Amino acid sequence: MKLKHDVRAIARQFQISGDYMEAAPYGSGHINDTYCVIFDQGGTRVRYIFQRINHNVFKTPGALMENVQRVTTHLAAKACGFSDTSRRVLTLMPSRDGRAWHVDAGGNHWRAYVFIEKARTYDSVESDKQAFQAAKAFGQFQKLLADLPSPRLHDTIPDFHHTPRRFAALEKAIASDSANRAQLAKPEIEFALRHKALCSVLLDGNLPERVTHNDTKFNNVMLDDTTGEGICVIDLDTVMPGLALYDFGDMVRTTTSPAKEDERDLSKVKMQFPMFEALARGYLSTAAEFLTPAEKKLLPVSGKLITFEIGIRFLTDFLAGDVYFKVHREGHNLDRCRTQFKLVESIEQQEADMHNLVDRL
Ligand code: ADP
Ligand code: GN1
Ligand code: MG
Repeated sequence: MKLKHDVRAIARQFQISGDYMEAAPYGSGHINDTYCVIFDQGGTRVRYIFQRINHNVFKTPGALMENVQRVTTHLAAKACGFSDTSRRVLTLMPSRDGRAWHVDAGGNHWRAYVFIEKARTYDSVESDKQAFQAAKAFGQFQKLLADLPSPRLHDTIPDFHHTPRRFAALEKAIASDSANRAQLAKPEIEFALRHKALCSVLLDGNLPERVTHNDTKFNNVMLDDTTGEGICVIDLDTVMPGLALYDFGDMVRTTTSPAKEDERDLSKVKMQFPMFEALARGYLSTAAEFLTPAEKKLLPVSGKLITFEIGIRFLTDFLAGDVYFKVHREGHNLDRCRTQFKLVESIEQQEADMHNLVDRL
């Protein structure tokens, strides 16, 4: 298969023993280029994950990698009691010049991770047990990073979850309508404008800044094939100072609906209450000890907010002509926006029950 990058040449730049055998694109992420690369190590096929960081999205990839290096080192020190540390924390392979990443002649930043075997990610949730395990793992992740030594981590994308600024970007995209698509998204634009007041609910809450993941999609946690445990939190590009609730909210967004993010049949998109309950219980099993009462109270709201935020980001990108998220078909970003707004509605219908549940936990 002809790859977009010369992965064989990149692989040579890392301290990985054995012979390069093959590489193939891997995963379903919207931003970076991910490859599974196989090496022959004394007759055994050993897999690694190689990633090219999208520097149009992450403007300071070196700073991003410093964050990743600090975070993985900190987590590894805490997991050293386990016999399988390199399955519980992402492990960076060093480059030939002893750094945690490699910059190629075209200015692309590359990293290589040990492949976590006997575990996998899921693009949509299959059971409440999975939801519980994922949320427990993300809560544990926040807990373990609470004592990350200073300095403050770099902001890899400034204002990443600043919903009012995301909304302002949408308003700008509607006004300029640069791809001439606004007439294709009238109901979605109306939905967004109607919900403007939602944007500031978390920022107005005077909540504590913590080290957070900021992209807690269900497919960013690996679940162990045998035990189902959330064995490793991955995709650390957006780990930076943030609010704990962004993380919980994104779990609700990506883990409570049985449908994929780009599902066209909107009747399949819904917030399943038992999944929400499993998420809340799983998250609180590790996070209850550090969350403030104000944070706990806003858990149900956070899902609606983040779902709205990602919906307006998809809509903005659709209107701008698909310049940010990878798309694989016409109208892909609009389809994604529609699932998000449908989910916001579904959450709104169940909000009172969600609050009652969280009050009881
Ligand atoms: P993106 O930012 O593009 O979403 P991810 O870092 O989430 O990229 O990786 C994409 C997919 O690759 C993940 O969903 C996961 O299935 C797989 N993956 C990433 N890192 C590893 C790893 N260390 N071991 C095994 N699979 C991995
Ligand atoms: C992107 O990289 P990936 O696919 O895990 C995006 C997230 C969105 C998500 C929507 C850096 O995440 O913010 O929530 O798509 N990451 C970035 O699926 O913008
Ligand atoms: Mg990912």
